[in-house]
Amino acid sequence: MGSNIGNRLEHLQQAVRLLQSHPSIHVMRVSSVYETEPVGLTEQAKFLNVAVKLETSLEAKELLGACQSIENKLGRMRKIRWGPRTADLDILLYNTDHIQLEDLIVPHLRMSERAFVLVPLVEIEPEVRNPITGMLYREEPAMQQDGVSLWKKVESIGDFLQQN
Ligand code: X6L
Ligand code: MG
Ligand code: MG
Repeated sequence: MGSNIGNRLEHLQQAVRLLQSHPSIHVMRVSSVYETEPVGLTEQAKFLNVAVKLETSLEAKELLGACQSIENKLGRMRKIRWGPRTADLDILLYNTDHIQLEDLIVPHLRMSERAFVLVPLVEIEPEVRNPITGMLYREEPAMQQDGVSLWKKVESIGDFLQQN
C-alpha cells in the first residue's frame, strides 16, 4: 500500500482497518512504515509504503475489487498517471499463482525492481520467492536501491493501528 497525500499514515491505517472489517479478509501482518522517494513520476511528494499479509477466501479478482473499493472510500482520484494518491492498494502476490487478466497481473509487474515494494515485503516475509523465477525477493539487486528509509517501526498490527 502507498500514500502520498494528506495524513499518509492515517490513510494507510484506515485502509488496514477497512481490510480487517471485510468478513472474508484476515490481516495477518503489517510491515514497518517506510518513507520512500517517488518512482515513475518523480516530481511529487514522498510516499509512505507498507506491505500487508492477509488471508482470504476471496479470489484474486474479488480481492482486487475489495482493494479498489477501499481506495475509493479513501478518496482516491485518478487524474494523473502515476500521480499522487491518498491510498493505493496493490496485490503483489497471491499464493504462488500467476494471474494474467486484463486488469490484474500477479506477481505485480516490475515489483522486483522497486525497493519501495521489496523492502517492506521482505520484512514481513523474508523467505518469499518470485513464483515465476524462483528467486528470493530479498536477493533482488533492487533491495539495495536508496530512497527507502524506515519511518516508523511496527511490531504488530495493533501497534500499527495505534491500538497497542
Ligand atoms: C520508468 C518508467 C521507470 C516508469 C519507472 C515505476 C512507473 C513505478 C510507475 C517507472 C515507474 C511506478 C509509488 C511510487 C508510484 C509508491 C513510491 C509505480 C506507480 N507508486 N513511488 N510511484 N511509492 N515510492 O507507492 O509504482 S506510481
Ligand atoms: Mg502501486
Ligand atoms: Mg495501484
